[in-house]
Amino acid sequence: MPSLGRLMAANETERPNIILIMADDLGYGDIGCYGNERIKTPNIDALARGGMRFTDYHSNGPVCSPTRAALLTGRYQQRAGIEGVVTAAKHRHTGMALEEVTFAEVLKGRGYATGIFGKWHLGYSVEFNPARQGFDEFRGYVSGNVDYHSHIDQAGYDDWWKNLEKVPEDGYCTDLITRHGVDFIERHKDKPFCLYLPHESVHSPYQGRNDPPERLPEGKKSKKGKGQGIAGAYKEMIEVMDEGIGRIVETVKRLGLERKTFIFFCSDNGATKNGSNGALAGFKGSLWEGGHRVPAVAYWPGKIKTGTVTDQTALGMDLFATMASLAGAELPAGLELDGVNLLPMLLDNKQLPQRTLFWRYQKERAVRKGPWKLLVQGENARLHNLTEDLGEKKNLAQAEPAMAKALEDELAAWESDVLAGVELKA
Ligand SMILES: [Ca+2]
Repeated sequence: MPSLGRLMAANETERPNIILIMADDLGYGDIGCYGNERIKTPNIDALARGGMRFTDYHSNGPVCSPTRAALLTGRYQQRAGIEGVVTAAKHRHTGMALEEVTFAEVLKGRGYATGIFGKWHLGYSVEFNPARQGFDEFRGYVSGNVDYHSHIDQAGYDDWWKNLEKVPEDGYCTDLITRHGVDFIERHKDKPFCLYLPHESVHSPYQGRNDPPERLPEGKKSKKGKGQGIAGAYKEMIEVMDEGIGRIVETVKRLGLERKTFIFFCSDNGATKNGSNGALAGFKGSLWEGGHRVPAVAYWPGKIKTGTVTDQTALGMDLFATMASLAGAELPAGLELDGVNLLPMLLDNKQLPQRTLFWRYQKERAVRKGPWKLLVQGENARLHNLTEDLGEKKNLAQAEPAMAKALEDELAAWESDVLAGVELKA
């Protein structure tokens, strides 16, 4: 009969640490391991080389808040009423309802220490704070973006928090996120932890470490043009984030946690016109592939085979089921996730179940089934075969009417399902 000590040790190995790092507005062609030769990302590239790189990973939304609602809840964001951006001006009194179950709550229930350092963007009012959604520790901002230096949001408010209170802190946003992440890992090295690092990089305002603040107290703005310009800042912002990811990985290694820590890196939507979506059409805010097909890398030495590239389709909402499975956590009774557990593909290269996937934002809809994608734009519908036509240039709706119709029907059924009884808040 095993001793109590051995039982506890076995239990520890069943609860690996989880580090989920999400960039903001980082496009499919913005980093080295996705073909960018100008912007240097040696640390993310090393995770890809040592783990699995996804070529067909998608954010649930083509903008920030809906992607985050789906990531946090493991369900289509429409079910939480968050289909659009929770804006600084119009939506200050709304947010994701506390009744929504987050991955942080489920992992906390399984004994994990939970921390979020960076961007929340699921409600401005303190009642929607991440500290009320399962996170033990929060440092960062609740808006869509802050000045990287002054931490003032788009509406002119100070936006830097320590849990439920605004507590200012000096520093470049990306460096602060890294510093808190490293500190969290060091403090929790002896028990399972879930560290969620939603970076600001590479969202506007485009500011490097030594650029001046743009947003000043009392609604004042500094003159633009003093900084290095968008292209230079964009490159630096990604490279500073990459450097920070290197520090996170180095910390994990230094503490001997590498083989019991699952690391996942992704973006929350595609790049704007200031970045690169590689060969994809469209940008952030659209349902062309460039709006939501984004970089993603999974890393877990000894568990995920090194140097793997997968073309299986995965979404942000799959991470909830994946993390719950990693942790051996039970889901609350009655909770039905839309996302699936990715561990069979991550650990054993198994095929995920066949499924049809959906996106909906403003006047666009998209449906994905195998290589087929239906892109509905207002009254018009385009059908693409992404295996043959990743750039979505050739509309096959006329040539393949049966496929177009089948996907349209699935879309109608999905919409009536996810919108049933829902009041969209944003
Ligand atoms: Ca974003």
